[in-house]
Amino acid sequence: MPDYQNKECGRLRQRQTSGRSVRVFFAIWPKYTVCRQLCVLSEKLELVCGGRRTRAESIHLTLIFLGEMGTSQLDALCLAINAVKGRAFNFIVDGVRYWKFNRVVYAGAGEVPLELFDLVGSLKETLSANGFSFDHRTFTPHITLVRKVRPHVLPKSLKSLAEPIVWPVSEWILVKSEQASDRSVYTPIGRWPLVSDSKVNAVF
Ligand code: 2AM
Repeated sequence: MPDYQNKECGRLRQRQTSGRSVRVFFAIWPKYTVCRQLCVLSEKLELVCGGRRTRAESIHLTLIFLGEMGTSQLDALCLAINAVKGRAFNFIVDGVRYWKFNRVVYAGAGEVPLELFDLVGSLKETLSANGFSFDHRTFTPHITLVRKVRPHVLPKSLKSLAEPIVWPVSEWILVKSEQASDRSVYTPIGRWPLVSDSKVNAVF
């Protein structure tokens, strides 16, 4: 995924959202090193479980799925979201799980950082307060790595990672999702920084 700078987001949003509506979601996106680590894990899982792995550039963790919305609402959405303040955190990916109902294998964290729940909570509050629709299902942090896997094939050895992947999360993004023939293509159209503890300490 291209790494657009904050200042480019407004212009990018205009360029990237020429249609009447757009399918969007908030997510955190791993940078190069963590993306490579998750990609290597997805390759291993695909070999063992069958199915189709998520392409490296599409590996992410969804915070909130908003779905289809009018492009004319995007500026108001971004403006509202500017009020959300969150703290940076490490997401420690330490295990792999299988969802039978949709035949997905995903990576996750045994201990989900409070900062992540706080961020999602603040986003939901702000969306609700400003009248935006979104998927209200309970937030279950997961990184989808392989889809359409063969049922019941996740070996115990893969369930917990010998070497957890430490993902330092310092921002969240708004992503446009498009369907291209047989796959989803994701493009960032907004970006917000998370404040690190050292900066919080420096301010107060
Ligand atoms: P998934 O990884 O579990 O499929 C873009 O579609 C992202 O939004 C995907 O990461 C997907 O999660 C997530 N998502 C959450 N709710 C969704 C919904 N109702 N429809 C499509 N995608 C959804």
